[in-house]
Amino acid sequence: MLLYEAGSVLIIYQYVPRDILLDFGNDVMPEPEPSLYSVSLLNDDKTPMQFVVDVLETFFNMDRDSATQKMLLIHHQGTAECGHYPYELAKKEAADVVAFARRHKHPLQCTFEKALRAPEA
Ligand code: TYC
Repeated sequence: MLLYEAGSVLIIYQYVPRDILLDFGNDVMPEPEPSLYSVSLLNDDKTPMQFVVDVLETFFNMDRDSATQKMLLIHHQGTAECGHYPYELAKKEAADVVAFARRHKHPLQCTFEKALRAPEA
């Protein structure tokens, strides 16, 4: 420990090992959760319903019933969130879905944006 007298102010320097400092820091201020991004599909007039169900099963790990319900929700309301991911994964997921749709000559659109709220369980 080093002590300096600077005018009326006493300055104290104390060496604290880095691992202790980090432990202390983690207790006081936990690492923030990484931001989540929601990935959504958009409705259109041309992409076949079954193709969208296949996409939801393949890319968003939904079972057949959930995928069918989600596809119908998108069909009726125009769009719906299909999954939540950290930024890089959300970007890749959306790009992969669009590439897959184009390869099959469908106009399906997939977007991602910063999630406003926590995903539903
Ligand atoms: N509206 C399409 C149809 O009637 C089906 C569809 C659903 C397309 C969801 C895109 O994200 C979508 N064939």
